[in-house]
Amino acid sequence: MASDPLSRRNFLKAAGSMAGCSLLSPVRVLGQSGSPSPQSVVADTATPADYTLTIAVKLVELAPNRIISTTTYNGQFPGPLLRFKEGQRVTIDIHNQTDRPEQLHWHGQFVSTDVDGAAEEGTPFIPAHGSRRISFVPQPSGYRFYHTHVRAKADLGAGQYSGLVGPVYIEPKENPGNYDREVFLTLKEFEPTFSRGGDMAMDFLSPATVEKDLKDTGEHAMQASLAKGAPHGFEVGYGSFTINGRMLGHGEPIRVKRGERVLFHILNGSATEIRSLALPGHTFTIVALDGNKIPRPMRVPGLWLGTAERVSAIVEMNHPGRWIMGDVADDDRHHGMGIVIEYAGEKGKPQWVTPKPFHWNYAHFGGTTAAAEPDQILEMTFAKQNAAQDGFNLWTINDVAFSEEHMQPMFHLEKGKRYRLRMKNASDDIHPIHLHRHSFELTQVAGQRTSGVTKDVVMVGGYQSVDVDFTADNPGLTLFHCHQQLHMDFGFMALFDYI
Ligand SMILES: [Cu+2]
Repeated sequence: MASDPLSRRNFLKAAGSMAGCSLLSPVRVLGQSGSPSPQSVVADTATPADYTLTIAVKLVELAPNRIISTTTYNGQFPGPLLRFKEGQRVTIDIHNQTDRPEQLHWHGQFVSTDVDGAAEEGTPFIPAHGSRRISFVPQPSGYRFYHTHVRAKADLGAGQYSGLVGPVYIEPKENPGNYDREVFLTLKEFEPTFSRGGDMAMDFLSPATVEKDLKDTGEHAMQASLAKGAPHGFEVGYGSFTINGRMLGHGEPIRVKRGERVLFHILNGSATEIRSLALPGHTFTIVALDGNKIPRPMRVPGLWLGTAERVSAIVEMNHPGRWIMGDVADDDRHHGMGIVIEYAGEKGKPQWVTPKPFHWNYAHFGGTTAAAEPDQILEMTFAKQNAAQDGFNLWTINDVAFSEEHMQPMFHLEKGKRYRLRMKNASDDIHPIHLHRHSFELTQVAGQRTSGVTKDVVMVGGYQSVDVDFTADNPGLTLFHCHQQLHMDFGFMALFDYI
Protein backbone atom coordinates (compact mmCIF):
# COMPACT_ATOMS: atom_id res chain seq x y z
CA MET A 1 0.00 0.00 0.00
CA ALA A 2 1.61 3.24 -1.13
CA SER A 3 0.85 6.28 0.98
CA ASP A 4 2.13 9.54 -0.32
CA PRO A 5 1.28 11.37 -3.55
CA LEU A 6 4.30 13.66 -3.17
CA SER A 7 6.73 10.77 -3.04
CA ARG A 8 5.04 9.32 -6.10
CA ARG A 9 5.88 12.47 -8.05
CA ASN A 10 9.44 12.36 -6.77
CA PHE A 11 9.70 8.79 -7.90
CA LEU A 12 8.42 9.56 -11.38
CA LYS A 13 10.95 12.36 -11.64
CA ALA A 14 13.74 10.12 -10.38
CA ALA A 15 12.71 7.31 -12.71
CA GLY A 16 14.04 9.34 -15.63
CA SER A 17 17.63 8.61 -14.71
CA MET A 18 18.73 5.00 -14.82
CA ALA A 19 22.29 5.40 -13.55
CA GLY A 20 23.47 2.41 -11.55
CA CYS A 21 24.89 4.12 -8.50
CA SER A 22 27.05 2.03 -6.23
CA LEU A 23 27.37 4.46 -3.35
CA LEU A 24 25.97 2.00 -0.86
CA SER A 25 26.36 -1.33 -2.58
CA PRO A 26 26.61 -4.22 -0.11
CA VAL A 27 29.93 -4.43 1.68
CA ARG A 28 31.05 -7.80 2.96
CA VAL A 29 32.24 -7.58 6.51
CA LEU A 30 31.62 -11.18 7.43
CA GLY A 31 34.17 -13.27 9.17
CA GLN A 32 35.81 -10.29 10.83
CA SER A 33 36.79 -10.68 14.40
CA GLY A 34 34.50 -8.84 16.77
CA SER A 35 35.97 -6.27 19.09
CA PRO A 36 35.84 -7.41 22.72
CA SER A 37 32.99 -5.90 24.65
CA PRO A 38 32.38 -5.58 28.37
CA GLN A 39 28.83 -6.90 27.87
CA SER A 40 29.90 -10.21 26.31
CA VAL A 41 29.07 -12.58 29.10
CA VAL A 42 30.24 -16.01 28.00
CA ALA A 43 32.45 -14.89 25.19
CA ASP A 44 35.95 -16.13 24.76
CA THR A 45 36.78 -12.95 22.89
CA ALA A 46 40.32 -14.07 22.20
CA THR A 47 38.86 -16.40 19.56
CA PRO A 48 37.32 -14.57 16.59
CA ALA A 49 33.68 -15.27 15.89
CA ASP A 50 32.72 -16.87 12.57
CA TYR A 51 30.48 -13.91 11.73
CA THR A 52 30.00 -10.37 12.97
CA LEU A 53 26.77 -8.42 12.68
CA THR A 54 26.78 -4.76 13.66
CA ILE A 55 23.50 -2.99 14.25
CA ALA A 56 23.77 0.73 13.51
CA VAL A 57 21.85 3.62 11.99
CA LYS A 58 23.20 4.23 8.49
CA LEU A 59 22.19 5.79 5.19
CA VAL A 60 20.74 3.60 2.48
CA GLU A 61 20.40 4.86 -1.08
CA LEU A 62 17.14 3.51 -2.49
CA ALA A 63 17.52 5.58 -5.68
CA PRO A 64 19.50 8.67 -6.64
CA ASN A 65 18.40 11.50 -4.34
CA ARG A 66 16.33 9.04 -2.33
CA ILE A 67 18.67 8.42 0.58
CA ILE A 68 17.08 7.32 3.82
CA SER A 69 18.36 6.88 7.32
CA THR A 70 17.54 3.55 8.92
CA THR A 71 18.95 0.90 11.22
CA THR A 72 20.93 -1.74 9.34
CA TYR A 73 23.08 -4.81 9.79
CA ASN A 74 26.67 -4.06 8.73
CA GLY A 75 25.67 -0.78 7.10
CA GLN A 76 23.79 -2.38 4.25
CA PHE A 77 20.28 -3.38 3.22
CA PRO A 78 19.47 -6.19 3.17
CA GLY A 79 21.86 -7.50 5.81
CA PRO A 80 24.58 -9.80 4.47
CA LEU A 81 23.55 -13.21 3.13
CA LEU A 82 24.73 -15.68 5.75
CA ARG A 83 25.54 -19.11 4.34
CA PHE A 84 25.70 -21.74 7.04
CA LYS A 85 26.24 -25.49 6.78
CA GLU A 86 23.57 -27.69 8.29
CA GLY A 87 24.75 -29.13 11.57
CA GLN A 88 28.02 -27.15 11.68
CA ARG A 89 28.12 -24.89 14.76
CA VAL A 90 28.61 -21.15 14.20
CA THR A 91 29.64 -18.37 16.54
CA ILE A 92 28.33 -14.87 15.89
CA ASP A 93 29.24 -11.57 17.50
CA ILE A 94 26.37 -9.08 17.48
CA HIS A 95 27.29 -5.48 18.22
CA ASN A 96 24.56 -2.98 18.91
CA GLN A 97 25.65 0.59 18.22
CA THR A 98 22.16 2.03 18.70
CA ASP A 99 20.52 3.60 21.72
CA ARG A 100 17.98 0.84 22.23
CA PRO A 101 18.28 -2.81 23.27
CA GLU A 102 17.90 -5.20 20.35
CA GLN A 103 16.84 -8.76 19.65
CA LEU A 104 18.07 -10.70 16.61
CA HIS A 105 15.72 -13.55 15.70
CA TRP A 106 16.84 -16.59 13.66
CA HIS A 107 13.58 -17.07 11.81
CA GLY A 108 12.81 -20.65 10.79
CA GLN A 109 15.59 -22.32 12.74
CA PHE A 110 15.33 -24.92 15.50
CA VAL A 111 17.49 -23.16 18.06
CA SER A 112 17.25 -22.80 21.84
CA THR A 113 15.50 -19.98 23.67
CA ASP A 114 18.73 -18.29 24.80
CA VAL A 115 19.69 -17.50 21.19
CA ASP A 116 16.35 -17.52 19.32
CA GLY A 117 16.01 -13.77 19.66
CA ALA A 118 12.67 -13.22 21.40
CA ALA A 119 12.60 -11.52 24.80
CA GLU A 120 9.24 -13.20 25.44
CA GLU A 121 11.03 -16.58 25.40
CA GLY A 122 13.79 -15.27 27.65
CA THR A 123 16.52 -14.45 25.12
CA PRO A 124 18.73 -11.75 26.68
CA PHE A 125 18.73 -8.40 24.87
CA ILE A 126 21.77 -7.16 23.00
CA PRO A 127 22.21 -4.06 25.16
CA ALA A 128 22.25 -0.56 23.70
CA HIS A 129 25.91 0.19 22.86
CA GLY A 130 26.76 -3.36 23.91
CA SER A 131 27.49 -6.74 22.36
CA ARG A 132 26.53 -10.35 22.67
CA ARG A 133 28.28 -13.44 21.36
CA ILE A 134 26.00 -16.32 20.49
CA SER A 135 26.58 -19.83 19.21
CA PHE A 136 24.20 -22.38 17.72
CA VAL A 137 23.98 -25.31 15.32
CA PRO A 138 22.17 -24.17 12.15
CA GLN A 139 19.18 -26.33 11.24
CA PRO A 140 17.14 -27.27 9.31
CA SER A 141 18.71 -26.73 5.89
CA GLY A 142 17.11 -24.28 3.49
CA TYR A 143 16.21 -20.63 3.11
CA ARG A 144 15.85 -18.88 6.47
CA PHE A 145 16.34 -15.29 7.55
CA TYR A 146 17.26 -13.08 10.46
CA HIS A 147 15.54 -9.95 11.64
CA THR A 148 14.97 -7.69 14.62
CA HIS A 149 12.35 -8.84 17.11
CA VAL A 150 11.43 -5.84 19.22
CA ARG A 151 8.07 -4.18 19.57
CA ALA A 152 7.87 -0.90 17.65
CA LYS A 153 4.34 0.16 18.64
CA ALA A 154 4.03 3.84 17.60
CA ASP A 155 7.74 4.16 16.69
CA LEU A 156 8.12 3.81 12.93
CA GLY A 157 11.92 3.86 13.26
CA ALA A 158 11.94 0.64 15.30
CA GLY A 159 11.28 -3.05 14.75
CA GLN A 160 10.93 -4.30 11.23
CA TYR A 161 10.01 -0.85 9.92
CA SER A 162 13.81 -0.45 9.95
CA GLY A 163 16.32 -2.16 7.67
CA LEU A 164 17.04 -4.96 10.15
CA VAL A 165 16.38 -7.91 7.84
CA GLY A 166 18.82 -10.27 6.15
CA PRO A 167 18.75 -13.66 4.38
CA VAL A 168 20.20 -16.95 5.62
CA TYR A 169 20.87 -20.02 3.54
CA ILE A 170 21.68 -23.25 5.32
CA GLU A 171 23.40 -25.58 2.90
CA PRO A 172 21.94 -29.07 2.99
CA LYS A 173 24.25 -32.04 3.36
CA GLU A 174 23.49 -32.93 -0.27
CA ASN A 175 22.39 -30.37 -2.85
CA PRO A 176 19.34 -31.47 -4.88
CA GLY A 177 18.97 -28.35 -7.07
CA ASN A 178 18.66 -28.50 -10.84
CA TYR A 179 19.43 -24.89 -11.71
CA ASP A 180 22.20 -22.74 -13.14
CA ARG A 181 22.43 -20.13 -10.43
CA GLU A 182 20.73 -18.63 -7.41
CA VAL A 183 19.45 -15.08 -6.93
CA PHE A 184 18.35 -13.84 -3.50
CA LEU A 185 15.72 -11.09 -3.42
CA THR A 186 14.46 -9.28 -0.33
CA LEU A 187 11.25 -7.27 -0.80
CA LYS A 188 10.96 -4.32 1.58
CA GLU A 189 9.21 -0.97 1.92
CA PHE A 190 10.63 2.15 3.56
CA GLU A 191 9.42 5.58 4.68
CA PRO A 192 6.45 4.37 6.73
CA THR A 193 3.59 6.61 7.80
CA PHE A 194 0.39 5.95 9.70
CA SER A 195 -3.00 6.23 8.08
CA ARG A 196 -6.58 5.35 8.92
CA GLY A 197 -7.44 2.15 7.14
CA GLY A 198 -5.75 0.48 4.19
CA ASP A 199 -6.50 -0.84 0.74
CA MET A 200 -4.52 -4.06 0.67
CA ALA A 201 -5.57 -6.78 -1.77
CA MET A 202 -7.55 -9.39 0.16
CA ASP A 203 -9.11 -11.56 -2.54
CA PHE A 204 -6.16 -13.57 -3.81
CA LEU A 205 -6.37 -16.47 -1.37
CA SER A 206 -7.99 -19.68 -2.51
CA PRO A 207 -10.24 -21.32 -1.42
CA ALA A 208 -12.28 -18.18 -0.75
CA THR A 209 -14.59 -19.97 1.68
CA VAL A 210 -15.41 -17.83 4.71
CA GLU A 211 -17.02 -19.14 7.89
CA LYS A 212 -20.30 -17.46 8.67
CA ASP A 213 -19.94 -17.48 12.46
CA LEU A 214 -16.50 -15.85 12.22
CA LYS A 215 -17.82 -13.23 9.82
CA ASP A 216 -20.84 -12.46 12.00
CA THR A 217 -18.64 -12.10 15.08
CA GLY A 218 -16.10 -9.87 13.33
CA GLU A 219 -18.59 -7.65 11.56
CA HIS A 220 -20.69 -7.24 14.68
CA ALA A 221 -17.65 -6.11 16.69
CA MET A 222 -16.61 -3.67 13.97
CA GLN A 223 -20.12 -2.20 13.58
CA ALA A 224 -20.43 -1.76 17.34
CA SER A 225 -17.13 0.12 17.46
CA LEU A 226 -17.97 2.42 14.53
CA ALA A 227 -21.45 3.03 15.94
CA LYS A 228 -19.80 4.39 19.09
CA GLY A 229 -17.99 6.92 16.90
CA ALA A 230 -14.58 5.21 16.83
CA PRO A 231 -12.47 5.79 13.72
CA HIS A 232 -10.78 2.88 11.95
CA GLY A 233 -7.59 1.76 13.72
CA PHE A 234 -4.25 2.90 12.36
CA GLU A 235 -2.59 1.13 9.45
CA VAL A 236 0.85 1.76 7.93
CA GLY A 237 1.60 2.89 4.37
CA TYR A 238 4.98 3.48 2.73
CA GLY A 239 6.65 6.06 0.52
CA SER A 240 9.18 3.80 -1.17
CA PHE A 241 9.28 0.18 -2.22
CA THR A 242 12.44 -1.80 -2.95
CA ILE A 243 13.92 -5.10 -3.98
CA ASN A 244 17.32 -5.65 -2.33
CA GLY A 245 17.16 -2.06 -1.14
CA ARG A 246 16.78 -0.50 -4.60
CA MET A 247 13.69 1.03 -6.18
CA LEU A 248 12.71 -0.29 -9.59
CA GLY A 249 15.09 0.99 -12.25
CA HIS A 250 17.81 1.99 -9.81
CA GLY A 251 19.54 -1.26 -8.99
CA GLU A 252 21.59 -3.54 -11.17
CA PRO A 253 19.33 -5.57 -13.44
CA ILE A 254 19.37 -9.35 -13.11
CA ARG A 255 21.29 -10.32 -16.24
CA VAL A 256 20.26 -13.64 -17.72
CA LYS A 257 20.86 -15.76 -20.80
CA ARG A 258 18.26 -17.55 -22.83
CA GLY A 259 17.76 -21.10 -21.59
CA GLU A 260 19.15 -20.40 -18.15
CA ARG A 261 17.32 -21.80 -15.13
CA VAL A 262 17.50 -19.23 -12.35
CA LEU A 263 16.56 -20.24 -8.83
CA PHE A 264 15.05 -17.21 -7.08
CA HIS A 265 14.99 -17.16 -3.28
CA ILE A 266 12.44 -14.47 -2.47
CA LEU A 267 11.80 -13.08 1.01
CA ASN A 268 9.02 -10.74 2.02
CA GLY A 269 10.94 -8.62 4.52
CA SER A 270 8.05 -6.21 5.06
CA ALA A 271 6.94 -5.15 8.51
CA THR A 272 3.29 -5.20 7.58
CA GLU A 273 2.53 -5.88 3.91
CA ILE A 274 1.58 -8.82 1.76
CA ARG A 275 3.45 -8.76 -1.55
CA SER A 276 2.87 -10.21 -5.00
CA LEU A 277 5.39 -10.79 -7.75
CA ALA A 278 5.02 -11.56 -11.45
CA LEU A 279 7.36 -11.64 -14.44
CA PRO A 280 5.66 -11.07 -17.81
CA GLY A 281 6.04 -13.95 -20.24
CA HIS A 282 7.48 -16.31 -17.62
CA THR A 283 6.21 -18.74 -15.01
CA PHE A 284 7.59 -19.72 -11.63
CA THR A 285 8.20 -23.35 -10.75
CA ILE A 286 7.95 -23.43 -7.00
CA VAL A 287 10.35 -25.85 -5.36
CA ALA A 288 10.26 -24.71 -1.72
CA LEU A 289 8.10 -22.64 0.62
CA ASP A 290 9.75 -21.04 3.66
CA GLY A 291 12.89 -22.93 2.65
CA ASN A 292 11.27 -26.36 2.85
CA LYS A 293 10.85 -28.53 -0.24
CA ILE A 294 7.24 -29.02 -1.30
CA PRO A 295 6.04 -32.54 -2.20
CA ARG A 296 6.45 -31.86 -5.94
CA PRO A 297 7.53 -28.81 -7.95
CA MET A 298 4.51 -26.74 -9.00
CA ARG A 299 4.23 -24.17 -11.78
CA VAL A 300 2.38 -20.90 -11.05
CA PRO A 301 1.90 -17.61 -12.94
CA GLY A 302 2.94 -15.43 -10.00
CA LEU A 303 3.65 -15.32 -6.29
CA TRP A 304 1.95 -14.05 -3.16
CA LEU A 305 3.97 -13.75 0.02
CA GLY A 306 2.75 -12.76 3.45
CA THR A 307 5.10 -10.92 5.78
CA ALA A 308 8.14 -13.14 6.54
CA GLU A 309 7.21 -15.82 4.00
CA ARG A 310 9.81 -17.10 1.55
CA VAL A 311 9.37 -18.68 -1.85
CA SER A 312 12.08 -20.54 -3.76
CA ALA A 313 11.16 -20.82 -7.43
CA ILE A 314 12.96 -21.66 -10.66
CA VAL A 315 12.32 -19.46 -13.67
CA GLU A 316 13.36 -20.81 -17.04
CA MET A 317 14.55 -17.85 -19.07
CA ASN A 318 12.85 -18.55 -22.37
CA HIS A 319 11.31 -15.20 -23.37
CA PRO A 320 14.09 -12.74 -24.34
CA GLY A 321 13.67 -9.05 -23.67
CA ARG A 322 13.99 -6.54 -20.84
CA TRP A 323 11.24 -7.20 -18.35
CA ILE A 324 10.01 -5.83 -15.07
CA MET A 325 9.60 -8.46 -12.41
CA GLY A 326 7.31 -6.60 -10.05
CA ASP A 327 4.35 -6.32 -7.74
CA VAL A 328 1.00 -6.64 -9.50
CA ALA A 329 -0.26 -3.58 -7.58
CA ASP A 330 0.46 -0.71 -10.01
CA ASP A 331 0.84 1.86 -7.26
CA ASP A 332 3.42 -0.16 -5.34
CA ARG A 333 5.36 -1.05 -8.50
CA HIS A 334 5.34 2.61 -9.59
CA HIS A 335 6.79 3.45 -6.17
CA GLY A 336 9.64 1.00 -6.72
CA MET A 337 8.53 -2.58 -6.05
CA GLY A 338 10.23 -4.32 -8.94
CA ILE A 339 13.53 -5.28 -10.55
CA VAL A 340 14.63 -5.45 -14.18
CA ILE A 341 15.36 -8.83 -15.77
CA GLU A 342 17.69 -8.28 -18.72
CA TYR A 343 18.50 -10.92 -21.32
CA ALA A 344 21.98 -10.75 -22.84
CA GLY A 345 22.06 -8.40 -25.83
CA GLU A 346 18.59 -6.95 -25.18
CA LYS A 347 18.11 -3.19 -25.03
CA GLY A 348 15.21 -0.79 -24.63
CA LYS A 349 12.78 0.19 -21.93
CA PRO A 350 11.87 -2.60 -19.48
CA GLN A 351 8.38 -3.89 -20.17
CA TRP A 352 5.57 -4.65 -17.76
CA VAL A 353 2.46 -6.57 -18.79
CA THR A 354 -0.31 -6.88 -16.23
CA PRO A 355 -0.96 -10.58 -15.64
CA LYS A 356 -4.40 -12.14 -15.44
CA PRO A 357 -5.45 -12.27 -11.78
CA PHE A 358 -4.03 -15.35 -10.11
CA HIS A 359 -4.90 -16.97 -6.82
CA TRP A 360 -2.72 -18.50 -4.17
CA ASN A 361 -3.70 -21.82 -2.72
CA TYR A 362 -1.27 -23.49 -0.32
CA ALA A 363 -3.07 -26.80 -0.81
CA HIS A 364 -1.95 -26.86 -4.47
CA PHE A 365 1.56 -27.45 -3.22
CA GLY A 366 0.52 -30.31 -0.94
CA GLY A 367 0.84 -34.05 -1.28
CA THR A 368 -1.80 -36.65 -2.01
CA THR A 369 -1.62 -38.63 1.23
CA ALA A 370 -3.56 -37.67 4.33
CA ALA A 371 -1.69 -35.92 7.12
CA ALA A 372 -1.03 -37.87 10.31
CA GLU A 373 -3.64 -37.44 13.03
CA PRO A 374 -2.62 -35.20 15.93
CA ASP A 375 -2.50 -36.24 19.58
CA GLN A 376 -4.34 -33.07 20.56
CA ILE A 377 -6.11 -30.13 18.92
CA LEU A 378 -5.47 -26.63 20.28
CA GLU A 379 -8.19 -24.16 19.29
CA MET A 380 -7.51 -20.49 18.78
CA THR A 381 -9.77 -17.62 17.75
CA PHE A 382 -8.24 -14.36 16.56
CA ALA A 383 -10.21 -11.14 17.04
CA LYS A 384 -9.77 -7.42 16.53
CA GLN A 385 -10.85 -4.65 18.89
CA ASN A 386 -11.05 -1.71 16.53
CA ALA A 387 -8.96 1.34 17.54
CA ALA A 388 -9.05 0.12 21.14
CA GLN A 389 -5.57 1.15 22.28
CA ASP A 390 -4.59 4.78 21.62
CA GLY A 391 -6.21 4.51 18.20
CA PHE A 392 -4.45 1.25 17.33
CA ASN A 393 -6.36 -1.97 16.83
CA LEU A 394 -5.93 -4.36 19.73
CA TRP A 395 -5.64 -8.06 18.87
CA THR A 396 -6.67 -11.04 20.96
CA ILE A 397 -6.14 -14.78 20.86
CA ASN A 398 -8.96 -16.52 22.73
CA ASP A 399 -9.95 -13.10 24.15
CA VAL A 400 -6.49 -12.39 25.62
CA ALA A 401 -4.31 -9.56 24.35
CA PHE A 402 -0.64 -10.40 24.99
CA SER A 403 1.32 -7.69 26.79
CA GLU A 404 4.19 -7.30 29.24
CA GLU A 405 1.55 -7.72 31.96
CA HIS A 406 -0.03 -10.79 30.33
CA MET A 407 2.85 -13.03 29.33
CA GLN A 408 1.91 -16.30 31.00
CA PRO A 409 1.92 -19.27 28.60
CA MET A 410 -1.49 -19.96 27.08
CA PHE A 411 -0.77 -23.48 25.80
CA HIS A 412 1.15 -26.32 27.42
CA LEU A 413 2.99 -28.94 25.38
CA GLU A 414 4.33 -32.38 26.10
CA LYS A 415 7.56 -33.26 24.37
CA GLY A 416 7.11 -35.68 21.48
CA LYS A 417 3.38 -35.10 20.95
CA ARG A 418 1.90 -33.93 17.69
CA TYR A 419 -0.39 -30.92 18.03
CA ARG A 420 -2.90 -29.41 15.64
CA LEU A 421 -3.37 -25.66 15.91
CA ARG A 422 -6.88 -24.87 14.74
CA MET A 423 -6.74 -21.16 13.94
CA LYS A 424 -10.00 -19.30 13.41
CA ASN A 425 -9.80 -15.75 12.19
CA ALA A 426 -12.76 -13.64 13.32
CA SER A 427 -11.34 -10.53 11.61
CA ASP A 428 -11.35 -9.39 8.00
CA ASP A 429 -7.54 -9.00 7.91
CA ILE A 430 -5.15 -11.64 6.58
CA HIS A 431 -2.71 -12.72 9.28
CA PRO A 432 0.72 -14.18 8.48
CA ILE A 433 1.03 -16.46 11.51
CA HIS A 434 4.46 -17.55 12.73
CA LEU A 435 5.63 -20.18 15.22
CA HIS A 436 9.13 -19.85 16.64
CA ARG A 437 11.72 -22.66 16.92
CA HIS A 438 9.48 -25.22 15.17
CA SER A 439 8.01 -25.67 11.73
CA PHE A 440 4.52 -26.90 10.99
CA GLU A 441 2.67 -28.90 8.36
CA LEU A 442 -0.42 -27.38 6.75
CA THR A 443 -3.33 -29.77 7.20
CA GLN A 444 -6.44 -27.65 6.45
CA VAL A 445 -6.73 -24.38 4.55
CA ALA A 446 -10.15 -22.67 4.43
CA GLY A 447 -11.97 -26.00 4.43
CA GLN A 448 -9.57 -27.83 2.11
CA ARG A 449 -7.54 -30.68 3.60
CA THR A 450 -3.87 -30.90 2.67
CA SER A 451 -0.56 -32.39 3.77
CA GLY A 452 3.16 -32.30 3.14
CA VAL A 453 3.69 -28.51 3.02
CA THR A 454 6.06 -27.56 5.82
CA LYS A 455 6.29 -23.90 6.74
CA ASP A 456 6.98 -21.49 9.58
CA VAL A 457 4.56 -18.74 8.44
CA VAL A 458 1.09 -19.19 7.00
CA MET A 459 -1.44 -16.59 5.92
CA VAL A 460 -4.81 -17.07 7.56
CA GLY A 461 -7.42 -15.33 5.42
CA GLY A 462 -10.16 -13.03 6.68
CA TYR A 463 -12.97 -15.00 8.37
CA GLN A 464 -11.21 -18.23 7.41
CA SER A 465 -9.72 -21.08 9.39
CA VAL A 466 -6.41 -22.89 8.92
CA ASP A 467 -5.06 -25.98 10.70
CA VAL A 468 -1.34 -26.58 11.10
CA ASP A 469 0.28 -29.55 12.83
CA PHE A 470 3.62 -29.58 14.58
CA THR A 471 5.61 -31.94 16.76
CA ALA A 472 6.69 -30.59 20.12
CA ASP A 473 10.34 -31.51 19.76
CA ASN A 474 12.23 -28.39 20.88
CA PRO A 475 11.55 -27.80 24.60
CA GLY A 476 11.45 -24.32 26.04
CA LEU A 477 9.19 -21.30 25.80
CA THR A 478 7.95 -20.91 22.25
CA LEU A 479 6.47 -17.75 20.81
CA PHE A 480 3.50 -17.80 18.48
CA HIS A 481 2.44 -14.56 16.82
CA CYS A 482 1.13 -12.74 13.83
CA HIS A 483 4.14 -11.43 11.88
CA GLN A 484 2.38 -8.20 10.93
CA GLN A 485 4.28 -5.71 13.10
CA LEU A 486 1.19 -3.67 14.04
CA HIS A 487 -0.62 -6.84 15.07
CA MET A 488 2.19 -8.46 17.07
CA ASP A 489 2.92 -5.17 18.83
CA PHE A 490 -0.69 -4.82 19.95
CA GLY A 491 -1.61 -8.12 21.51
CA PHE A 492 -1.35 -10.74 18.75
CA MET A 493 1.06 -13.13 20.49
CA ALA A 494 0.89 -16.19 22.71
CA LEU A 495 3.43 -18.38 24.45
CA PHE A 496 3.65 -22.15 24.54
CA ASP A 497 5.57 -23.91 27.24
CA TYR A 498 6.58 -27.55 27.74
CA ILE A 499 5.30 -29.39 30.79
CU1 LIG B 1 -2.02 -10.18 11.95
